Amino acid sequence: KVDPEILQKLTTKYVLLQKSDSKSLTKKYLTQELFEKLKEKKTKYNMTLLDCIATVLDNHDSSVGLYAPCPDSYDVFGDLFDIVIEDYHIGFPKSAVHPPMDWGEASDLQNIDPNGKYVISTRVRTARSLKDYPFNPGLSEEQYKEIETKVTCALCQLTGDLRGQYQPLYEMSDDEMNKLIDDHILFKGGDRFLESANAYRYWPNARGVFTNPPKTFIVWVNEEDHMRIISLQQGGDLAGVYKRLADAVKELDRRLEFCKHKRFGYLSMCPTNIGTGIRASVHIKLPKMSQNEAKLNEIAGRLNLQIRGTGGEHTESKGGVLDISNKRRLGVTEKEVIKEMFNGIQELIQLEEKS
Ligand code: ADP
Ligand code: CIR
Repeated sequence: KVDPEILQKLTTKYVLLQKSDSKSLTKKYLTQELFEKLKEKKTKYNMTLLDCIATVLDNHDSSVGLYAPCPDSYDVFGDLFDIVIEDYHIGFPKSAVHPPMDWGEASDLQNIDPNGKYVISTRVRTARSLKDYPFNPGLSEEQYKEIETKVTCALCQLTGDLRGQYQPLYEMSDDEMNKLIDDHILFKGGDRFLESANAYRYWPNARGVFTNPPKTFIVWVNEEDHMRIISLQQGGDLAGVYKRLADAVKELDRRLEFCKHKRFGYLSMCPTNIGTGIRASVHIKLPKMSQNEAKLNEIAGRLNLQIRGTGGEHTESKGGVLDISNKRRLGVTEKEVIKEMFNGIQELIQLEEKS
């Protein structure tokens, strides 16, 4: 049974959310009727509806406002997750099943900005969680350390272009940390949406970053997800960036067991990052189109693209640099995700040239 104190907190804050002008998907879909149906449920790891929605209860300006504290939250609170997921991923009905992994051939892709006029850098990342563990809000300190050990052991076996070194966060000086964050290599802590979701317990313990010497292959350990696997480089060579990520994931897949769901593919803490988990982005300058922000957002939305600020999620654009990426990651294969992003960015570049 759910603790009466938790139930009280959940109910009080839910009433305030309902009265608020929150534009979050969670507010949109968590009707009173659904709230009543879900409020007394618990997962195998003893997680409640409060663990899933605390982020939006404390931050009405959330866009999604929902996190899975553990894998079976996707089923226990499925009535809420299903509709939020269907909305965010631009269509994924209850009957849909995520297709098997298919990276295709990187050689089918080209440079996304052959003349080097618009794109500053290109990054493709995915999220992976290890099988048989909860996500951040449910992890004990021992489990955090176990995950760190398993992941770094697998990473240290990589060879060639993927060979690198792991740096635990607690060993880094502030200067070193800030430089890596400014260079878009390291995650930044202190995100209030994750804080409210209980994702920062024991920080900075068992968190860290693995990088190869040129810092084109990066793995974040125990930040929002157990693993964020990242390929990043200057310029628009999407084929090269994508191939590096595909090779890395295939190598890691042989060494680690990842958490998969029968309908949603790879699972992660945020329902926006399930399925392929892929976010393929460019840092791009579109000086003419940026003058009309509302119109650019409208066009990006039509192309299934999402615009973020220069420092990533929940940041502002600086010096005219936008982060533009695919929005959906579920219901499509890896190669389809990358193609959708490639076509969308091509279209934006053409529109900029015509402006
Ligand atoms: P995630 O992409 O993992 O969801 P963020 O949106 O917070 O998380 O971005 C993480 C970091 O990656 C930020 O520093 C962001 O500026 C950087 N980043 C994203 N796309 C690019 C890119 N194409 N080139 C350089 N840095 C990028
Ligand atoms: C939110 O709900 O605003 C945060 N938890 C982030 C959700 C995913 N981000 C995104 O689509 N930009």
